[in-house]
Amino acid sequence: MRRIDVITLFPEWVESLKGLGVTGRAMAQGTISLHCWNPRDFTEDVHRSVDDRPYGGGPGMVMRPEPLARCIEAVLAEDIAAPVSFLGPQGRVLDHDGVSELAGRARLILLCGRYEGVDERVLQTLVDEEWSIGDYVLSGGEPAAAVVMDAVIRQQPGVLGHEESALRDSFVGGRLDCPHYTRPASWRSRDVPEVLLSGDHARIERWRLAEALHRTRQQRPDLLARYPVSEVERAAAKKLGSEKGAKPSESGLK
Ligand code: 4HQ
Repeated sequence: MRRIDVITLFPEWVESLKGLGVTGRAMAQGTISLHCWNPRDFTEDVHRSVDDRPYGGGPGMVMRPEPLARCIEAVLAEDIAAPVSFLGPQGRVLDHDGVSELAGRARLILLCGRYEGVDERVLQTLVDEEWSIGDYVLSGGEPAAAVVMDAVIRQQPGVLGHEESALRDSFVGGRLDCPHYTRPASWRSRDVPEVLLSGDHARIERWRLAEALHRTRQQRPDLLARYPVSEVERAAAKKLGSEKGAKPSESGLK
């Protein structure tokens, strides 16, 4: 992907990603360009109003169709064609597969709603798909767009450093991560697993794979059903099990 367009009433919110961390680095190095569009800039009235009261009554406001439609049309008139993706709780729930799918596109167009939502006719005529980041309610689509952007950007080639390669990342897809340790080797009478100090990289890789599998089995058996155990994992777990003193780690938390 080389371009992300975000339609939002709070461009400052989304643009804050430009200066920070992995997303900031990707944008600074020009791997990905971010363009924010504000429907308020497409209003025609003096008050520049973007919302209105819901037909049928009730609390909250609804985003007006015309400024939003004009905004979306302006986005679509630029650069290459891409689906318009609305962020909302009725959408396809985002997971590793969804992120890979989105990451493979040349361009993302993310539409963030505020208030109670957007006029249904805009969704029917100008929106291609809806994505949700989970079963809970946000007060706007911006945090959801930030989640999508972060997950997608870190999959782009050349965005992550050496030590955190995208290859390793996709390898871990469908599995919980293995445990991590740094110095000191012994801390409050708890020792770093011996294998990590061994310098035997093949053995370390097997251990990490087996630990990730073990953790997934313990904490998220649902993931095992969706992403079946690979031959490499099976072999790693088996080999580790046969090495003396190689019992799997206890689970992470207190
Ligand atoms: N909202 N995943 C309602 C979400 C949401 C979610 C965004 C609240 C859209 C109008 N978005 N607005 N969950 O709850 O993506």
